[in-house]
Amino acid sequence: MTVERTYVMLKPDCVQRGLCGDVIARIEHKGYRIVDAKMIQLDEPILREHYAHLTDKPFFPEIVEYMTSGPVLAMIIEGEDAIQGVRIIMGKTKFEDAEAGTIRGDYASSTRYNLIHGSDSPEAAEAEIKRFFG
Ligand code: IDP
Ligand code: MG
Repeated sequence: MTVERTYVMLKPDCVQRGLCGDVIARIEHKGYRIVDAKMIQLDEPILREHYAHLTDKPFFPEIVEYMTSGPVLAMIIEGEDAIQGVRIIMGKTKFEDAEAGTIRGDYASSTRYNLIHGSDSPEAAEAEIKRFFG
Protein backbone atom coordinates (compact mmCIF):
# COMPACT_ATOMS: atom_id res chain seq x y z
CA MET A 1 0.00 0.00 0.00
CA THR A 2 1.40 3.34 -1.03
CA VAL A 3 -0.07 6.80 -0.63
CA GLU A 4 -0.25 8.14 -4.17
CA ARG A 5 -1.37 11.28 -5.94
CA THR A 6 -3.25 11.00 -9.20
CA TYR A 7 -4.57 13.49 -11.73
CA VAL A 8 -8.34 13.44 -12.18
CA MET A 9 -10.28 15.59 -14.60
CA LEU A 10 -14.06 15.88 -14.69
CA LYS A 11 -14.74 16.39 -18.38
CA PRO A 12 -17.05 18.98 -20.01
CA ASP A 13 -20.06 16.61 -20.13
CA CYS A 14 -19.71 15.90 -16.40
CA VAL A 15 -19.66 19.64 -15.64
CA GLN A 16 -22.52 20.47 -18.06
CA ARG A 17 -24.73 17.63 -16.75
CA GLY A 18 -24.25 18.71 -13.13
CA LEU A 19 -22.66 15.40 -12.12
CA CYS A 20 -19.50 16.77 -10.43
CA GLY A 21 -21.01 16.47 -6.96
CA ASP A 22 -21.89 12.81 -7.45
CA VAL A 23 -18.53 11.92 -8.98
CA ILE A 24 -16.57 13.74 -6.25
CA ALA A 25 -18.69 11.98 -3.60
CA ARG A 26 -17.76 8.61 -5.11
CA ILE A 27 -14.06 9.56 -5.02
CA GLU A 28 -14.34 10.73 -1.40
CA HIS A 29 -16.40 7.69 -0.35
CA LYS A 30 -13.64 5.49 -1.73
CA GLY A 31 -11.39 7.13 0.88
CA TYR A 32 -9.51 9.65 -1.22
CA ARG A 33 -9.15 13.38 -0.64
CA ILE A 34 -8.92 16.40 -2.90
CA VAL A 35 -5.50 18.03 -2.60
CA ASP A 36 -6.14 20.76 -5.17
CA ALA A 37 -8.87 21.63 -7.67
CA LYS A 38 -9.60 24.25 -10.32
CA MET A 39 -11.89 24.89 -13.28
CA ILE A 40 -9.95 25.25 -16.53
CA GLN A 41 -10.69 25.64 -20.23
CA LEU A 42 -8.55 23.30 -22.33
CA ASP A 43 -7.23 24.06 -25.82
CA GLU A 44 -5.87 21.92 -28.66
CA PRO A 45 -2.14 22.29 -27.82
CA ILE A 46 -2.56 20.96 -24.27
CA LEU A 47 -4.79 18.13 -25.55
CA ARG A 48 -2.12 17.16 -28.09
CA GLU A 49 0.24 16.73 -25.13
CA HIS A 50 -2.24 15.08 -22.78
CA TYR A 51 -3.61 12.69 -25.42
CA ALA A 52 -0.32 12.24 -27.34
CA HIS A 53 -1.10 8.49 -27.62
CA LEU A 54 -4.26 9.32 -29.59
CA THR A 55 -3.26 12.15 -31.95
CA ASP A 56 -2.97 9.73 -34.91
CA LYS A 57 -6.44 8.24 -34.39
CA PRO A 58 -9.22 9.21 -36.80
CA PHE A 59 -11.38 10.29 -33.85
CA PHE A 60 -8.78 12.71 -32.41
CA PRO A 61 -10.55 15.83 -33.83
CA GLU A 62 -13.74 14.67 -32.08
CA ILE A 63 -11.85 14.38 -28.78
CA VAL A 64 -10.60 17.96 -29.21
CA GLU A 65 -14.13 19.19 -30.01
CA TYR A 66 -15.50 17.37 -26.94
CA MET A 67 -12.75 18.34 -24.51
CA THR A 68 -12.86 22.04 -25.52
CA SER A 69 -16.68 22.26 -25.45
CA GLY A 70 -16.65 23.75 -21.94
CA PRO A 71 -14.60 23.93 -18.75
CA VAL A 72 -13.23 20.88 -16.97
CA LEU A 73 -12.66 20.42 -13.24
CA ALA A 74 -8.99 19.49 -12.78
CA MET A 75 -8.06 17.83 -9.48
CA ILE A 76 -5.17 16.26 -7.64
CA ILE A 77 -6.50 13.27 -5.68
CA GLU A 78 -4.57 11.54 -2.91
CA GLY A 79 -4.96 8.23 -1.13
CA GLU A 80 -3.76 4.64 -0.72
CA ASP A 81 -3.12 3.23 -4.20
CA ALA A 82 -5.20 6.11 -5.58
CA ILE A 83 -3.98 5.75 -9.17
CA GLN A 84 -5.40 2.25 -9.62
CA GLY A 85 -8.30 2.91 -7.26
CA VAL A 86 -9.62 5.86 -9.25
CA ARG A 87 -9.32 3.82 -12.47
CA ILE A 88 -11.45 1.09 -10.84
CA ILE A 89 -14.29 3.41 -9.82
CA MET A 90 -14.10 5.25 -13.19
CA GLY A 91 -14.89 2.12 -15.20
CA LYS A 92 -13.45 0.94 -18.50
CA THR A 93 -12.79 3.18 -21.50
CA LYS A 94 -15.04 1.41 -23.99
CA PHE A 95 -18.73 2.10 -23.49
CA GLU A 96 -19.64 -1.57 -23.86
CA ASP A 97 -17.09 -2.65 -21.21
CA ALA A 98 -17.89 -0.05 -18.50
CA GLU A 99 -19.72 -1.95 -15.77
CA ALA A 100 -22.74 -0.77 -13.79
CA GLY A 101 -21.63 0.64 -10.47
CA THR A 102 -18.73 2.52 -12.03
CA ILE A 103 -18.89 6.22 -12.92
CA ARG A 104 -18.76 5.54 -16.64
CA GLY A 105 -20.97 2.45 -16.41
CA ASP A 106 -23.65 4.43 -14.60
CA TYR A 107 -23.52 7.72 -16.54
CA ALA A 108 -21.68 7.46 -19.88
CA SER A 109 -23.74 6.73 -22.97
CA SER A 110 -20.81 6.50 -25.41
CA THR A 111 -17.06 5.84 -25.45
CA ARG A 112 -16.32 9.48 -26.21
CA TYR A 113 -18.57 11.24 -23.67
CA ASN A 114 -17.30 9.36 -20.65
CA LEU A 115 -17.19 12.05 -17.93
CA ILE A 116 -13.85 11.48 -16.25
CA HIS A 117 -10.11 11.16 -16.77
CA GLY A 118 -7.75 9.48 -14.29
CA SER A 119 -4.02 8.88 -14.68
CA ASP A 120 -3.23 5.29 -15.70
CA SER A 121 0.26 4.87 -14.12
CA PRO A 122 2.60 6.54 -11.60
CA GLU A 123 4.60 8.04 -14.50
CA ALA A 124 1.45 9.46 -16.10
CA ALA A 125 0.22 10.82 -12.76
CA GLU A 126 3.46 12.70 -12.19
CA ALA A 127 3.53 14.14 -15.72
CA GLU A 128 -0.16 15.08 -15.70
CA ILE A 129 -0.04 16.78 -12.28
CA LYS A 130 2.93 18.78 -13.56
CA ARG A 131 1.13 19.57 -16.84
CA PHE A 132 -2.04 20.90 -15.22
CA PHE A 133 -0.87 22.19 -11.83
CA GLY A 134 2.76 23.19 -12.57
P1 IDP B 1 -9.01 6.50 -20.74
O1 IDP B 1 -9.71 7.84 -20.68
O2 IDP B 1 -9.88 5.39 -20.18
O3 IDP B 1 -7.63 6.50 -20.15
P2 IDP B 1 -7.81 6.59 -23.43
O4 IDP B 1 -7.59 5.41 -24.32
O5 IDP B 1 -6.64 7.25 -22.82
O6 IDP B 1 -8.86 6.11 -22.31
O7 IDP B 1 -8.65 7.62 -24.29
C1 IDP B 1 -8.79 8.96 -23.89
C2 IDP B 1 -10.19 9.45 -24.20
O8 IDP B 1 -10.41 9.48 -25.61
C3 IDP B 1 -11.31 8.54 -23.68
O9 IDP B 1 -11.58 8.76 -22.30
C4 IDP B 1 -12.46 8.93 -24.57
O10 IDP B 1 -13.06 10.17 -24.16
C5 IDP B 1 -11.76 9.14 -25.90
N1 IDP B 1 -11.75 7.92 -26.71
C6 IDP B 1 -10.97 6.83 -26.54
N2 IDP B 1 -11.23 5.88 -27.47
C7 IDP B 1 -12.21 6.40 -28.25
C8 IDP B 1 -12.93 5.90 -29.40
O11 IDP B 1 -12.72 4.78 -29.88
N3 IDP B 1 -13.89 6.73 -29.93
C9 IDP B 1 -14.15 7.99 -29.41
N4 IDP B 1 -13.49 8.49 -28.36
C10 IDP B 1 -12.54 7.71 -27.77
MG1 MG C 1 -5.92 7.45 -20.82
